[in-house]
Amino acid sequence: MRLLQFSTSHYCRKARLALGYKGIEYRVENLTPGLHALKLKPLTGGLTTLPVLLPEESGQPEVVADSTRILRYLEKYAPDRSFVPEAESDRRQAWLLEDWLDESIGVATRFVYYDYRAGEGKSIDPSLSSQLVINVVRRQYKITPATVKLASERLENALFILSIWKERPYLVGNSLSVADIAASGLLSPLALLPRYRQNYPWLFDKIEEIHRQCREPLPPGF
Ligand SMILES: N[C@@H](CCC(=O)N[C@@H](CS)C(=O)NCC(=O)O)C(=O)O
Repeated sequence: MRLLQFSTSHYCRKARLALGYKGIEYRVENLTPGLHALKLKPLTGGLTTLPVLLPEESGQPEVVADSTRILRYLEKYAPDRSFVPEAESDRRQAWLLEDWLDESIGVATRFVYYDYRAGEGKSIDPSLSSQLVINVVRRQYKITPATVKLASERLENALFILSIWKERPYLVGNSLSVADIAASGLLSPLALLPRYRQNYPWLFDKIEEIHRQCREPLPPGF
C-alpha cells in the first residue's frame, strides 16, 4: 500500500496510526503543499486533502481518500486486529467520537497550533520558509484571533470529554478503537504547546501509549 501524505499533517498521522495498529506494510509518498492538488484531483474526483491511501492490490479499490474512509477501509481489509467495538452501542459511540474528533477537534487543533507557531512558538522554527508556510496556512483556513479563541474553547470542552482517559484505558469499551486513534493523532500537535503540556499531562501520556501500540514514532514535542 502507498500512503500519500504531508509528513507533518495530524490527519495523516491518524491514518499511519491505523495502518500501524493493523500491522500493515506500507510506503509513504510525501507531497508538496500547493502542488498536491494537481496530483490529487484526478485521483480522487476532486478532493484535495491528504491522507489518501492507494491499496495497489488487485481486487482492492484504487484510491481511498479521507482519513475516516481509510479507517473504515482498513477495518474491512484487515478485520483481525479490530479497532471497531463489537457491541453495537459501543460501535455507535466510537464512530460518533471519531467523526466529532475529525470534523471539529482536528480543525480546532490546527487553529490553535498554527496560531502558536506564528506567535509565542515562533522560535521553534523562525526561518523565513517555515513562517511563510505557517502564514499561508493561516490565510487558507482563516485563522484569526477570534477563530483561535473559539477553537481553544472547543478544545477545552474536548479535553473535558476526553478525560475519560484518566479513568479508563480506552475511550470506548475494553480495547483500542477508532476513537482512541483519532484522538491520539488529531490532538498530538498540542504536545509542542507548554500550556497544554502543563494542564493536561494525562493526555500526552495516553498519546504516547497509543503511539506505542500502533508502532508509530512520536511526533515533535515528546
Ligand atoms: N477530513 C479530512 C481532513 C484532512 C485535511 O484537512 N488535510 C489537510 C492537511 S492536515 C490537507 O490536506 N489540506 C490541504 C488542502 O485542503 O488542500 C480527513 O480526515 O482526511
